[in-house]
Amino acid sequence: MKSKSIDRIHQALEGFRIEIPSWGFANTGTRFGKFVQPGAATTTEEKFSDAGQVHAITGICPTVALHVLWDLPEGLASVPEVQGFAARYGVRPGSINPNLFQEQIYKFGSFGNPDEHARRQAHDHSRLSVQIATQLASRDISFWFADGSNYPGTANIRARKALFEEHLQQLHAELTSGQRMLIEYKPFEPAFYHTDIADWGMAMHFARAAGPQARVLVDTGHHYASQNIEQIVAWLLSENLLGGFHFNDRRYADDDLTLGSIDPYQAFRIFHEILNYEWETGNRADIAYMIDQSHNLKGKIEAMIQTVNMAQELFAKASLIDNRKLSRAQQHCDLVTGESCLQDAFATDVRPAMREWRASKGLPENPLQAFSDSGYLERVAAERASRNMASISSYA
Ligand SMILES: [Mn+2]
Repeated sequence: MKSKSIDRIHQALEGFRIEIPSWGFANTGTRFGKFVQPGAATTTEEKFSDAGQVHAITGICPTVALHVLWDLPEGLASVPEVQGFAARYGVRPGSINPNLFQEQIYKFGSFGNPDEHARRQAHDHSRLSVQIATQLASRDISFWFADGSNYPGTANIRARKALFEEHLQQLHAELTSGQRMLIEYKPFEPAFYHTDIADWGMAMHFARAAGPQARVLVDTGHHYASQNIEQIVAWLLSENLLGGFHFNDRRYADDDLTLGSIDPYQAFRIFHEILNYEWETGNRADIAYMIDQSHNLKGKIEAMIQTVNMAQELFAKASLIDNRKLSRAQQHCDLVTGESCLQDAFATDVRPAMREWRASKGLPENPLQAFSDSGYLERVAAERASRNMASISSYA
């Protein structure tokens, strides 16, 4: 590989950070059941410990996304404890994720619920989440809504849209000047007929309605099969409304698989749109890269390291695209040259340059091997096994 390419990869890696989710370390399952792992995290402290382990080995995951209900069960009173964990395990609190879907009162929705009490509870919880973010010095409050309906005729779609506009506007007014509201969309599940924020157009509309600090969050698993996600990314970039990503991979629906396990070219094309935008405009895209995945079968920490590695690798590959050559090819409708710019970069083995970069940072060259050699998993599995086995439950 030419030294210019190596430099370019190293430069790309310098700026690439990705946030890991606390919930990615706990036992999760499908609606049919949960296969409990003896080493899974059972407390917030254990999630911080695992996240700290991933950061120590990869060096690029300094923040952990927190879930208000699961990680801060006492609300603001949980903040000092979380700050203590952050200091002890060397990872800072990242995005704050309110929970507006789990409690019984949300059966028919949160902000879209016709019942005023449910809406008020959703609003109060969201306000609390903003306050928690402020105390933890977290910039992003990340909203995903399960709101929707299962059968035609059962919900007033326009009335619910108006309720969302009203509540998001009110919440936006609670943000401090540096904070951002991220609005995530998803086409279906848990709702199977209509979902109140079903696609990027709806999320973009709500972001605009909410105010200037609102942005759209793209979860790569939240699209219909074959949808062109990089085009959505390009449009959101050009509208200055792309706030962040939840990375994961999928084959059928929102499968939450490790990134690149099914279609690495997809994530590569997304990174290309971002890097191409930066090259063309000279602006740095202010985007929060985050992981949102759940591993029913794979080991939690290994799966997280796999995704971090893959994100880093695909970002490095995308950084090799010759944007000047690509731009010329596009201008002259030179299709094969244009396409080859992407294909050649994608086909390049960037792993030797990644290993070199890691070594220069004092990081293990092979993170998965380093994790395996550390004995961490065996140690925590022995400590946590009895608590995990006690939590085995069935679906029905
Ligand atoms: Mn997500």
